[in-house]
Amino acid sequence: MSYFDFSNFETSFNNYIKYILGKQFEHASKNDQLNAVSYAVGKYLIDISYDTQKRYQENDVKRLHYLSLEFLIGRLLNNNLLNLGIYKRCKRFLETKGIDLDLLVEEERDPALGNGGLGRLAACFLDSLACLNMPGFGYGINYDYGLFKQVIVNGYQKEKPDYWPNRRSPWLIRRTEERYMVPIYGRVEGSVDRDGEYNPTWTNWSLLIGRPHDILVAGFEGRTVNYLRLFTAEASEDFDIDIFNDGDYFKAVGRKIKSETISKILYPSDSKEVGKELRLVQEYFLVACSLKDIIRKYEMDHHTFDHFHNKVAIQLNDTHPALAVAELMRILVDEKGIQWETAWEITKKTLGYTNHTLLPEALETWPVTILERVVPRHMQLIYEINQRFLEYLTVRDPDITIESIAKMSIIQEGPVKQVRMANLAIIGSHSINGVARVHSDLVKTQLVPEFYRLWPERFNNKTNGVSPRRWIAACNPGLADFITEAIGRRWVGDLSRIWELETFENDPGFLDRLGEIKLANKEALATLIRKKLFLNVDPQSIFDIHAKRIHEYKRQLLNVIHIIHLYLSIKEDGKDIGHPRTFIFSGKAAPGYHFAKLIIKLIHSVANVINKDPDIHDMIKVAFLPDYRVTLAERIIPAADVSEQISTAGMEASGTGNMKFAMNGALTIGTLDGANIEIAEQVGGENIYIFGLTVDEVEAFRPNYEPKTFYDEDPDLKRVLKAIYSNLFCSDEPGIFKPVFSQLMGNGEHYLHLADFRSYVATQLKIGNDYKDRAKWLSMSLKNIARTGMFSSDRAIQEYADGIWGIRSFRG
Ligand code: 26V
Repeated sequence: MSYFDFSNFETSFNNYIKYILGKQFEHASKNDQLNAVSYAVGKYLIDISYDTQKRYQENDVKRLHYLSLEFLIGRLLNNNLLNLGIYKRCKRFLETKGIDLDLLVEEERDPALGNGGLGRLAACFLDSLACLNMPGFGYGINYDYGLFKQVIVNGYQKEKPDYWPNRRSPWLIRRTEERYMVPIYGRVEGSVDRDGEYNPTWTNWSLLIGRPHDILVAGFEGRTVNYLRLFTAEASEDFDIDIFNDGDYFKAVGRKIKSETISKILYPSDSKEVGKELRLVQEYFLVACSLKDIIRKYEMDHHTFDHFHNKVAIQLNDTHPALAVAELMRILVDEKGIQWETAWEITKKTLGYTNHTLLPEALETWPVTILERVVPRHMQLIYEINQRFLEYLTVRDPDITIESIAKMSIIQEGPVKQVRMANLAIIGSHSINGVARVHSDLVKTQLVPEFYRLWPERFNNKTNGVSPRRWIAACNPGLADFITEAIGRRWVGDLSRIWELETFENDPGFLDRLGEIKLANKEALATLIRKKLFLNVDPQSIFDIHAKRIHEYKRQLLNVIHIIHLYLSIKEDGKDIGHPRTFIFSGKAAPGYHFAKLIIKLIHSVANVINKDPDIHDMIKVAFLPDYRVTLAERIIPAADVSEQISTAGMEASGTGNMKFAMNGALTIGTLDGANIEIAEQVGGENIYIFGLTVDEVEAFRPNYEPKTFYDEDPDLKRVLKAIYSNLFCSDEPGIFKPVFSQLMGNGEHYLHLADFRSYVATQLKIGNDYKDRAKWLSMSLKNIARTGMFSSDRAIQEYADGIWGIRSFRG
């Protein structure tokens, strides 16, 4: 139940159509109806957000600001209705108008303002902050174009622009009264005095203008409404004269640059795109706008910066916003006239840094030359921060080796001098966290062991989590109602209660109903597959799903190798593979990642051969659902029997899909990697299918790994690889998969596909057998749902709040 009155909803809805659109109801399009409902919902959000802000301000609470280049928020109507507690009332009201709410929500666009896990995590965190009634706000960029749309042409991925009509989104509030002027480029005049006098002038800069747009974020049961503040870069034609010092106005006009391009498009996480100047400008733009906003708000109620860190926490979502270290120093030292040492203490106590990957190709570095050009003052400050840090190192330990110093330095020497953003973020933060226990350990032992030895107290783990509102209640209403009927509704706001479901484990009727819910979800997905792919799949078959970005380390190839193995065992050996299977893939490859794109082509080619082969008697089907995004994940995840989480151990920082699948009753086949390890601990070894080398084994194995030995010694594997090499799956385009063969057979094959093949096949066989025992399977499924309560992002946020941010729940 919500605590507010629903009666004005109808008035808002009618008024919108009549007075804002100027239409009669009969002439309102679906989109008009959607906007009218969103408008009516938005009015509640705005009212609650005023109350919330007032409460925060009156009590001078500490606030958290989550800086992220990505927020993968997904559609909002359904979740807002649910969180406000007015879904059913809204549905009934719309019925009186002849509108089906469930169809209407499908009209909403899905803003794709993120790449994958990192962006979706940020969105779940905002949901949890609001649900826990905590003052926590997102800061990001209001891209015009989100992540590209994936279309498949003849089995190949093609990218299409994804224009997000944000100007027309009913959820986005343009703050016409606010905007921020951000200097960029130019040069610094006056030198930096090392003994405390810092009065350089940054001159001849150009100007960016950042316009805030807010998306309101409703907590569960509508007590708290926070916001996600996204900045649009606007053209600077019409800015106010009073913003500039006398006489500077015309100069400033002359220096304005084409700033609108900056928020045009989200960068795909693509190693080829790393190092592009526009990306750096985006990172700086976000950091500068956010800090201006944060400091403006702080100064409304505070006159000194002594206690800034007691009122403001800033979390860096990966190193993308790491320039915040330099920007906060610049503001404190250059603008507020604070002594360096004091400013540095404030900066460190304010900032926290989350690492999301160990992959060397994803660790950000920027050439010094680019930073000097784009943000000359910041580059100076980075040099100063670094010099002081290196001095501190040598004073602290006179015997420290040159190698250690070189590794910890923010500057990486070499033909092209680079700034290491992770080092900058680590040195400038009081907390550095990984996103699953094993990952956080690897951050300490593999990624930055020198820093860990220096400051062990700064390093900690915060295992990821996902929002139970979006990832159970909203996306799997059948399951949600079933859970609520059994244990009441409190689990939605407190997923730790979900264990209570286990008290029903010996109730066969209960398990049967669980099976029926899963079947209904599978039927819905089968319908979608038929519609999108013109492919019939049997909902009674095992739905074995691999949905995530396409990347070698995530090993979609291992899955394909297994599928080909099964195919050839039926086709050539006449074997019985047990229960029929439907293998479902979904995921995008980065546009410049050619090998990942070849994997997509291979999946399609294998699907084409297997799906059509009458000898297989429909025992195997392979489907690739294009354009994986939040909305599609919401359809796919509730329909999974088996969840593929099969990254090479040590390479997946955490995963969050793994959690979503498990809490929707899928059984995981996975390596001991990322959060899979913690999922296994929670559900128990007998309710998960773990296979493959462990992190330590991978490490020990790598130096002497020769894939060819596995090829020579395993006839099944040999047969599969030969099939890939041959034209069996590519008779129209002979030879196209030879690179796949070469990659898998190449020494130093980094992802150990062949080393894990046997163990994967054996584990898959066990899954096939176990599935036949329906009661056993359903009982395992139930345990996955009941024992994954700790993977709520509410738990994660509570840990961040207590351990890093120092913010508290504030209901007023
Ligand atoms: C890298 C780049 C580099 C080029 C420009 C754009 C861009 C965007 C993102 C990235 C790397 C992001 C790293 C990442 O997404 N890590 C994932 O974070 C998830 C949330 O913590 C975690 O569950 C996944 O395991 C981890 O891969």
